This record gives sequence, C-alpha cells and structure tokens, in this order.
Amino acid sequence: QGTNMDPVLDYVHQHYAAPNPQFYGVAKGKNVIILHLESFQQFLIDSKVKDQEVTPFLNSLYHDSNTLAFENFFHEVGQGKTSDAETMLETSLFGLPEGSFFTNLGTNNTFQAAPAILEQQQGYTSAVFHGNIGSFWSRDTVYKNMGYNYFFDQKYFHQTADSNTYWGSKDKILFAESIKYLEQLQQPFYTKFLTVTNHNPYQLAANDLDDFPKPETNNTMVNNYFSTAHYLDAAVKEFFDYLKASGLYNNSIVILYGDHFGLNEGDEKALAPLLDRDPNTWTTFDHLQLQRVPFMIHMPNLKGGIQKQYGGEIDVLPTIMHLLGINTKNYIYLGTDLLSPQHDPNVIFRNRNFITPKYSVLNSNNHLTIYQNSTGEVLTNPKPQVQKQLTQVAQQKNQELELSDLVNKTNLLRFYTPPHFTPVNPKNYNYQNQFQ
Ligand code: GP9
Ligand code: MN
Repeated sequence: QGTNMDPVLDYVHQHYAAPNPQFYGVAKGKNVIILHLESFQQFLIDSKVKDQEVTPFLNSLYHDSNTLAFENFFHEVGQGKTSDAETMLETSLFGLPEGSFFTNLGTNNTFQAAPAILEQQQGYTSAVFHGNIGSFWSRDTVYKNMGYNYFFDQKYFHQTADSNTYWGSKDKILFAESIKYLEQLQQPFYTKFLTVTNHNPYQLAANDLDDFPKPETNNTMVNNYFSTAHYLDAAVKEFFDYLKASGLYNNSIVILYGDHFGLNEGDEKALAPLLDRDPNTWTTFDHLQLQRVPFMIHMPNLKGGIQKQYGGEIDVLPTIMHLLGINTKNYIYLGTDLLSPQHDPNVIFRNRNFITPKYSVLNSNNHLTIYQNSTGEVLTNPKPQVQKQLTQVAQQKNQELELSDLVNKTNLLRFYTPPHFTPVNPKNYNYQNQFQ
C-alpha cells in the first residue's frame, strides 16, 4: 500500500524493546494510579533545608524496596509543558517543536492512547482528577479523543475563599475530595491525578504551611519552590494513607513522576548553594543535569530498588504497558521499556540537545558541544570514535522527533489501526454530572 506511515512503522519495529520477563505482567489487573507531581525536579528528593527533609514522604517511597526509582530520568517537554508530559505519558509520542500538541492538534487528531488500549485489552475504567478548569490545555476535548471515561475537573471540587491557588484546587483538597469518586469507579481503573499547588509562583497561605523552614536565599521563587514542594509531599502522604485505609493500596500500582523543571535556568545560581554548590562554577552542564525529574513505580511486593538506567518521559508508557502484561509491539510508541535489556538509553530533549549515559550534548544546527558526564568538562577535542558515535545518536534521535512530528502534524494514526484496536469515538464521552 505504501503510506507515510511506512517509515514510522519501520522505525518503531526496529527500535522496539521486548519486555523483560522478570517484570512482564507483574501488575496485571491492578488499578493504576498516576500521580503527576507538578514542576517537581529530582534534586528535591533527599534534599534538606536546615537539616529538615523537604519531601520526607517521597523520600521514603524513593528508598522503599517496593519502588522502582529511576535516578537518571529526564523530562522531555517543550512549550506545551504539562500537556507535553501528558502527551508522552498517554501516547509515547512527543509534544510539538513549538506550542502545545494538546491545544493545537490534540482536539482533532486520532489517538491510540493508554485509556482506550487498557479498556479494550483489559477492561479498565479511566479517569483524570485535576483542580484547574477543564478547558485548560483543551483537556476536556483531548481526553475524549484519548478515550478517558471520566474527567473530574475544578467544578467537582469545593470552591471556597481559600480552597484554591492561582492554578486551581490545592492538592490536599484535590486528593481528599477525589476519594468519593475514586471509590465509585469500576475496577480495575487507570487514573491520573494532576496536582497544581507546586506551580510557579509557588505561593501558599501561611496556614497551609507547617513549621518547615523556607530557605533564605535572596531569590523568592527558589525559597517558595521548596515550601510548595514540601506541601505537595504532605498531600501525597495523605493520599497514600487513604489508599492504605481503604484497601485500594493492596491492589494498585502507583506511578509518580515530575512533569518538568520548576526553576528556570536563571534561578539556578540562587539554588546552587542549597545543593552545596558554588554558584560561580555553575555551568550549562549543571543546567542539563538538573532536568532530571522523579519517576517511581510503587507496588506492594514489587522487586524494586534504585535504577541507574537513563530514560525519559517518552519511555513511561511502554514500561507501564509491559508491567500490565500488554505487549507494545504493535503500537506506535517512540519510547522503549525502561526495564527491557534492549531499552534505548539515549534521551532526546525537544530542542535536540541530548543525554547519553556517558555524555551530555548540546546540538546547535548539528554542531555538537560534548560534556563528559563523569567530570562535567567539555571535550574540546573529542576522539573521532566518540564524535562519530554521538553524531549517529543525534541523527537517530532527531529522526525520532521528526517521525513524531510527522505522525502528529499529519494525523497519521487515522491510517493505521493496531490489531485488536477499535478507534475511539469522542462522542461517546460526556464529563458533565458524573456520579452526581
Ligand atoms: C494547568 C496545569 C499547569 O492546568 O496543568 O500547566 P503548566 O503551566 O505546567 O503547563
Ligand atoms: Mn506542569
């Protein structure tokens, strides 16, 4: 037949990483609970302010033997920020080079997204909980195209004078008030909680803050970031307490991730002393390293531990699908299962910079500036084989971005339906008056 889909299918088939038998299907039939930690960067994990842990609960999860905790995991968003993270997590395709895929194309495109696949393959019910208005990033339309059964947006949560920050319901309220809906969902369910309180400008009223000591740098954004991250941590702990009390904990797998950076490059020098670093020696290399975000998979009896393999948001969906016992071979996924021995460890950013386990590379019109990860030094005179290898990585990963753009910009999934998949009809979904 020969359509534009052929090069995409070729790439995906050749790039496919088969499941690791040790993990394949270990979460089959479990409820999936995804906790989106807004603007949460990995450096917060285990960090302290005046000898006090910033995020004690998330730290305990990070070090729990029932958690697969990835220490070299990077966000890969572009201008679509949260919505790009969602695009990658639900479809294993990238956001766009400019703007948000959700608002620009997601309202009309054909999807083969996680909620529809899980419903059709394993009878999952799906829902999103989010304390902002439903039309933000066009979620109320995009989620229908993805096949989300339910979307609980701001109107489902109590609105009082002090219930919200600029970005919507405070996280503790979001979690507490979601429970009555969560309990009514047909199991197994696939659910996503999008938190908002740890979002720039990181402001919270004094009565929402406990005695956690804010850092005292001369940069208010940095200081506030630590206090809202501390609040988010406490909100997640309350949610876990509920999951345990209700028994849902025992038949669920919980996935936590930070969607993207919270502090801009311009704020990093103010942050440096809090990370025991001299701001005067802070470099672009350090900025690249700071693009790590948490990715944790937690489940009772999971054989976890801290994972050193490199990966990014594009890899989350194939990893989850394989844990749930769904082989990803026939889906148009550009990421690879982080737990597979064949996982592709090279991480491409939306601006074409990339990180490999050994090097961090700036790519400016195919001119590569290569930093060595072990030293942070620029290789002024890289060995020919290093230059050659990284040039090949750049080519391959750029091709990956281009294929993603081709699929998304020309709505190519219209022309390819995976085996055993029924295209989603968005008219079947309505998010008004759910469970009311
Ligand atoms: C808005 C929230 C924040 O609803 O998801 O989005 P961001 O500004 O991070 O893209
Ligand atoms: Mn965000």
